[in-house]
Amino acid sequence: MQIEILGNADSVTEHDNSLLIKTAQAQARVWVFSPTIIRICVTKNSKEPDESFAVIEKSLEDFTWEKLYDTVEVTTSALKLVIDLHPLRFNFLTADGQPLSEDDNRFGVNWQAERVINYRKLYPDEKFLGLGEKAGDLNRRGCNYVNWNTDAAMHTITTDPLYKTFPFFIGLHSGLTYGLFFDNTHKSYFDFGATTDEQMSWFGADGGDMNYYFFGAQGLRNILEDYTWLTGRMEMPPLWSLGYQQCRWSYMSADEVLDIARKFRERNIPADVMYCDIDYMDEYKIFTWNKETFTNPKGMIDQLKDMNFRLVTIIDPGIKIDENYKEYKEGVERGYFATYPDGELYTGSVWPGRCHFPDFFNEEVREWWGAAFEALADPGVEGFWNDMNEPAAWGQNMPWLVKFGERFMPEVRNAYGMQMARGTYYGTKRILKGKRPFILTRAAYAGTQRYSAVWTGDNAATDEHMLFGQRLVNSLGLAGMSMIGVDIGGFMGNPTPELMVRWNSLGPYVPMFRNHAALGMSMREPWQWGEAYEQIIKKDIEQRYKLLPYIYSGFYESTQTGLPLARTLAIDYTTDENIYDTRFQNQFLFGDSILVAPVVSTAETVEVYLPAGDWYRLSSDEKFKGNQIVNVASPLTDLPVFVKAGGIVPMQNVIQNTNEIGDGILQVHIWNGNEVNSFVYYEDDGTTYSYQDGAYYKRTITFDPQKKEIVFGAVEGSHQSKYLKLRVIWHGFEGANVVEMENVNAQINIGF
Ligand code: MIG
Repeated sequence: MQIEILGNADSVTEHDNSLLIKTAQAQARVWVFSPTIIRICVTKNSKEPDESFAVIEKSLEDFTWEKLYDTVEVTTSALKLVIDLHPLRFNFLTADGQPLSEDDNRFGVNWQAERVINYRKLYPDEKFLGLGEKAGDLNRRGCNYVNWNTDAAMHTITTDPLYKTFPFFIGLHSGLTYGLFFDNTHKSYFDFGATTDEQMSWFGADGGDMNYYFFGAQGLRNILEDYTWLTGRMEMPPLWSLGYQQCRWSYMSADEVLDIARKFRERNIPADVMYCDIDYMDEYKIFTWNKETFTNPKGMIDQLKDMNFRLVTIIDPGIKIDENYKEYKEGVERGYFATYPDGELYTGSVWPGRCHFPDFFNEEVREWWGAAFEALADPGVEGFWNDMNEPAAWGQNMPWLVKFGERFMPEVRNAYGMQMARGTYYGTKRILKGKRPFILTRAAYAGTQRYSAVWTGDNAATDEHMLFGQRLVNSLGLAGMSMIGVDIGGFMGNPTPELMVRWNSLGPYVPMFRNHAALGMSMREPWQWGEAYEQIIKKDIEQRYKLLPYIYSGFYESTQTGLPLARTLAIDYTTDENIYDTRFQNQFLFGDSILVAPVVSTAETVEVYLPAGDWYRLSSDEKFKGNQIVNVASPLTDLPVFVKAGGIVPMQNVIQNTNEIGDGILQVHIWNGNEVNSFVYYEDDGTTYSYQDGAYYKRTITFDPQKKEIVFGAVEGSHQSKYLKLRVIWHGFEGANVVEMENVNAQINIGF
């Protein structure tokens, strides 16, 4: 094998809103997307780069560049890109000239056959965060990763790759921040100084172009805002999907589904969602129902609706080869399935037996797929769970010559699941006529947040998986995702009752709170653990429902800025070394003000690191000074959860499901602090898209300790709040601690 180097630049010209730089064998293009975002694409091809699955924005038409003696400089108000021409290298600096990220001067970009790699300089104090769903520590320095979407059944906490590809990382060094998104769907590689004697970091792929976006904004919030501007943000999730979700592989019949739902209501344990895993289908044929065990889907769903439950059903990509099956026949007739190069249909085996696989890269196929959801939506399904879309088939090794249209599987594998979710999302959105569908997917690529929620796949019922799961959630939050779940209780294996209780106490703070278990595992519903533990789990689920006003507003923030609901402490405390300590790296902020410390089920006390500021324990209002490690009690009844001083947390009374109105009181809890803080409270009807036409209810609540007042700002939007009254509850203040207002819209300044 030969190394092909990039070599020297022969020419630099402007071409279609970009710089075009040619070398003997290759060419590079440079586009400016915003003052803080620059795209580079280095390629041996001279054709226009492929359309991106991830990026939804266009580059700027005008940008500033200058040719100097041996360099070209592209400058924006925030960034300076210094391009060395001999040899061709790309170096990003802040506007005032501090290096952010530079090519390794020796190697830069090069090729080994079709494999393209970029070697970059490693800074002595450099840390790396991100890549989404990846094993390992918060700081990924010294680790290496592969992106190749995989059905990682039975994975451990060190398995790589897992199900998803988010080739976006954040670098930190010298007190500076940057982000880099390598937009390439081939099998890709990232090495954060793992095997280079600490000299370089590098990333690359088995094929395609060295096509990346550099983010030079300072601060993780700004980088995330830019990354999600470029790749899109989530829409408001249906409110019901934020309630408690009960899943299992599988509730085997309509009777069983209804029986479980009924038990929640009988026991007054709040819940909103029941799931049907693969056994609801007829021979695992997608878009069908088992005629014996689910004889009357509409009847079942109507009964669920009467109990205020929503139903989510699973779907897999594999279409069973069966002459009497509509989707099989249509797919074959219209040429919608993956093929071998000679046109023969590719066959792989999975749950339904021998299957063909839809080419979700083809828009017509996605339309067809989307329209088929009528069979599920018609009887009343509102949530669609996309599984096995890495894609998975038994053996897990789909041949490399399988083609999706013009493209071979290895070129686009990492985006297959995302394209399936895309088809599911648009199709069901149309069918539900204005109601928000809930889409959940296992495989994903950058940009999936636009279409779907994700969960982290087949974890195990152990304490280490519980902590690992939270790390995955926190890391997915650095990749544009916000609506994220883990299988609470653990998919494989059986949790001890203590682990089950503990994991459910983390549940309120997992963006998607779903309990799930594999076939053959113990039953996991809250009442399976004895009366005492049932009561604890019930309290935890109730906590979720109390927090829904805060959670919903948190998701609104995700739709606006791309900031995730569950936030690694690295987002707000980037330069605090303690948060990277492996003892504390699982801690996270849930929304703006709540800090959660996951704890193993066997520990009755735990060390927690509280970052700068003052903190209150949520359960007791006990006050702690930050910037220190505190040793706190962590009984199964009381996960260590803290509120930041000045924190504003809107809550409601316990309701049994999100259709319930409750007592009509919006409770605004405020914890005393020394600094001004504000919170954007957001509400809408929770189920439709009318919020996009102004039917929302929004106001800013400000706590100002200097002026000694709390200000409820003017209400924006045309939606009427579902609450009637306002109750302000003070924590950490002297004297009276409740003030009640008859009108929820009251525009008031409350002095204290
Ligand atoms: O081969 O549908 O990750 O959540 O319960 C296993 C059965 C297929 C894998 C999913 C899991 C689901 C299971 N599925």
